[in-house]
Amino acid sequence: MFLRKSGIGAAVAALLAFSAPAMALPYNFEMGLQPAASPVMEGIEDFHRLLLYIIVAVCLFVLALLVWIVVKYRAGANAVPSKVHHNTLLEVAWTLIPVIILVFIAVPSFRLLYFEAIIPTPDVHIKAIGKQWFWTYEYPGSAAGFTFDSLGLSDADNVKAGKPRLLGTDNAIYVPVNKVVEVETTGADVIHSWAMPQMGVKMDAVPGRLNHTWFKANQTGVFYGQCSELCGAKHAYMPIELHVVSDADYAAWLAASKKKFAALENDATRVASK
Ligand SMILES: [Cu+2]
Repeated sequence: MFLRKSGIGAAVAALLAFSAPAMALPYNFEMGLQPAASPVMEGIEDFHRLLLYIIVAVCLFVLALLVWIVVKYRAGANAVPSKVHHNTLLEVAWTLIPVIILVFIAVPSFRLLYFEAIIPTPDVHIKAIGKQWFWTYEYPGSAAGFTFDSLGLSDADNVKAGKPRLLGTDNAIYVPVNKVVEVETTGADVIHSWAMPQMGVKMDAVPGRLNHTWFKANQTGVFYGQCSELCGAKHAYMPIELHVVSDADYAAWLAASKKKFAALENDATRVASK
C-alpha cells in the first residue's frame, strides 16, 4: 500500500535512503549503530562487531548440535535410547570453553571501559543540566562564562528550520572539531541522561551529583541526541543538538554567545535566548 500510494519515486528514495551513508541522523530501516564520530564510538563499534561474530558463532554451533540431536537421536532412528549419563570430559569442556570465551570478551571490554572512563586533558568544558523538560548548558570560562537553555522545537518550527522532528533545538551547543570536550552532567529535578549516540556518550544527569564524560568529535557536522532516562511526561521532547565546527567558527560562536546570553557573573541571573 505504501508503494502504491506514494509511487515509484518514493520507493526509489526509500531505497536510496537505505543505502546512503548515514548522515548524522538515524535513517529508515537502519540496522546497525549510527556511524561513529569519536574515538570512543569507534571503540564501541569495534567491540559490538567482535561480540556479533562471537554470538553468531555460538548460535550456529548450538543450532548445529540441536539439529544433529534431533535428526540422529529421533525415536524412529534410535528406538532404544542409551542410558549413559555423565561425561567428565564433556562437562569440563562445556564449563571451561564458555569461561575462556568470557575472558576473551572481558579484555577488550575493560580496555574500552577504561578508555571511556579516563578523561584526557580537556580543551573545552560543558556542563549539561537536565531539567523537566529541557537542557541548560553552561560554558564556564575564566573571563566570562555563559549559560543558556536549549529547548526542543515544535514540529512546525523544526520543519521551518529544516531540522529533524523531535531532535532540533532553539539553542544548539557548539564544540570545536578534534578537541577533547569534557561534559559534566547533573539534574535539577529528576534523573535525566545526556546521550549523543555518534559520540558514544550516554551519561546520567543525577540531582546532587556531578558526572563526567568526554568525547572528541573527529568530523564537523550536526549531531543529535536525546535525554535517555525516562524523566517524566515530556521525556521525549528534550533533544540535544550538537554542532561540531572548526576552531575559527567555534571562536566566533563563543564570542557571539557571550554577548547573546547573560554572563555568569551574577549567579542568580539566567536569561534564555533572544
Ligand atoms: Cu530527561
